[in-house]
Amino acid sequence: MTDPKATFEQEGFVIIPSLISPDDVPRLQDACARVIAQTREGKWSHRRTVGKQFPPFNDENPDSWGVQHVMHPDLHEPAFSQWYTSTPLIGAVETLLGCQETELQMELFNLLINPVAHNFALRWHRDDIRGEATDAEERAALDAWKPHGIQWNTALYDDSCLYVVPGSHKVTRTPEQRVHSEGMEAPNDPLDMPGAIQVSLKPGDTVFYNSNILHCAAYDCKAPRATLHASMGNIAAGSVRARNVLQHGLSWMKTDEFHEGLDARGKAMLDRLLVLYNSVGEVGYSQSG
Ligand SMILES: O=C(O)CCC(=O)C(=O)O
Ligand SMILES: [Fe+2]
Repeated sequence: MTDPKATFEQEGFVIIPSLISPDDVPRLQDACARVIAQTREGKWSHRRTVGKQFPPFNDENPDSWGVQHVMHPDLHEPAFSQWYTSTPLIGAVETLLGCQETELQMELFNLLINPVAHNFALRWHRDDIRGEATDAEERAALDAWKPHGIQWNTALYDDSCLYVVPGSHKVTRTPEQRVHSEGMEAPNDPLDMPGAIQVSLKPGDTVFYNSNILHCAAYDCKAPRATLHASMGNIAAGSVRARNVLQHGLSWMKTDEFHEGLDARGKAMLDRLLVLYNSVGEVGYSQSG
């Protein structure tokens, strides 16, 4: 049997089935349907809009490919934080990061959805390294990576939107891979990228991935998508990661209302994030994501 941690480390991603119990799939699907409806009606402004890959998003084109902050108390959907702090999910993160639950901090929890009026695609990218980075800059950034954070997509419906280049989280791009990832253009065909594969998830499947893996995504407005998209960190990452999570529009995570709505495990994870965040004082912001 393959070892998920070894696969995650070698390939930069690993697919793990069944981190949502079959009973919880409909509960999460229903919660998603409600927040997606609010987003499409323009009632939830924390969203990722078609035409923009990174923030700031704007309202010029309100068709959306993402809903931000699904644990926000104003959405009144406890199913999201209950799942974020659930035992199977926490266990998988502990295994893949090689850490204990007592080291985990709460981070982001968003939702990836199909736009309804436009197909849209994200260009090939690494989340935290610019496409224009030189080979030396890319090498330095890749070498600096530590197992202090992880992100994942958990599909609630069939999802084949994501493409990755396995193993690319450790190596700089070849000249041909650069051609496909330096500009701002989304690909006509993601599989033109040398080494690329399409990631197909069934409902309940989770792909965990290293934020440095080369990846892109293509969204078909006719194919329903509701994919939970979240991250967790190890407190060993320190205040910089905590600040990156909390510095932009996440003041709601510091409210008593949010804290009170969490279970004991969720409160502890949030408290760890806030302790680190508060420990840095007014040092100034790191770069935005
Ligand atoms: O839609 C996806 O699965 C990937 C999203 C992504 O790469 C991003 O938001 O940076
Ligand atoms: Fe990304």
